Amino acid sequence: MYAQGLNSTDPAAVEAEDPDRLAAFQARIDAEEKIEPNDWMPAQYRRTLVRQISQHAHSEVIGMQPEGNWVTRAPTLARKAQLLAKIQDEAGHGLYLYSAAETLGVTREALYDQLLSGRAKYSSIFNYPTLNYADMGAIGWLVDGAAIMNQIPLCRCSYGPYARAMILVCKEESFHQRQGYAIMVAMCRGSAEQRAMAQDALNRFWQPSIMMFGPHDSNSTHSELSMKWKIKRFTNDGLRRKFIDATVPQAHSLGLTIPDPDLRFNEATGHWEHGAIDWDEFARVLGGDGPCNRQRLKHRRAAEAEGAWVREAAAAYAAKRRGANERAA
Ligand code: BYC
Repeated sequence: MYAQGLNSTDPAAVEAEDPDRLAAFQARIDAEEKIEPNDWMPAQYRRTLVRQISQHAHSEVIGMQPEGNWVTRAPTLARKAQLLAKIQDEAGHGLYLYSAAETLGVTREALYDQLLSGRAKYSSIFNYPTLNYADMGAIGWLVDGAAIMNQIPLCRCSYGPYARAMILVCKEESFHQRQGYAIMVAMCRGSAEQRAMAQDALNRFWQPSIMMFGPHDSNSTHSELSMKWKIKRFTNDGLRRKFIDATVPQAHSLGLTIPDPDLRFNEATGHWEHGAIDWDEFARVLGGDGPCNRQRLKHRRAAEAEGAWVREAAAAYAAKRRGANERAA
């Protein structure tokens, strides 16, 4: 069952596949052809996609919670409407991505089960609390900014359904990023207290945002195969660098300070170089021991239980309609 392949990179298993089919498959990838659901694909390719797409879907779904925390406390009606729209987009991205995963032969229920049982990963970033309204700005600016950097290349992913889903997702993420940056601009042009809130949000979200890109390339288990198969187009460090290069000048134009004393511009390479990342913290968060991991899963499980009657009613209604249609036929 594909859903069991939470950990997918096993080069020996790839080698064991039929070499002729594998070579033909690689040739299609190298020729930039899209792989579609009914095409032959190596089992590892399928498992890697199920893992990545489902983690991505779970991230969108869990990612609604930090922002949901501020819907009732948004400062104006317009801000509330924007926040609600963004959160609804994220629910839509989750559903879209679960559908893309289903094309690989895994059921949505199996994926939910992995999330609710705590076996599946979702992005580390959503295990941090949102303490003040400026965090809505920082999340849109930094988290959605990081998401766009990561997801634009996924529009060229070799697997057709994932690549096509990413086109709509990226358009909406761009609006989310602008919404967040606009909040930061408003706060940085506001009172001293608002500027301090914006700086505080940046201080707390900077490191978790640059961790979103995953471990350094030398520690990334899946990158090599994912790059070969053009699931990923850039490495984790490559995307992290692009994000930092784009974001540092934005922070400066806001009048904010990136909370990294070792950050410096390298004249020779033309890139910003960041200081050490706290990988122990990253490991703790991935291991379930981040500031909000338990709260996020508890909330998700409660929402699942509270929504059970809706799913049952929908299934009963669909069965009744099916019965009526069959009798009429
Ligand atoms: N958090 O070999 P690596 C959003 C895991 S949603 C947690 O480099 P890979 C948004 C990784 O899964 C943002 N786990 O892996 C939503 C692997 O573990 P397993 C989510 C992480 O897959 C709402 C292990 O570490 N975006 O944008 O080649 C509001 C080794 O890593 C993280 C996506 O999911 C992490 N940060 O590369 C606002 C995009 N990093 O599976 C915004 C699609 C690594 O072996 N995903 N791990 O147990 C990807 O592009 C890739 O999966 C990653 C990781 C770059 C994240």
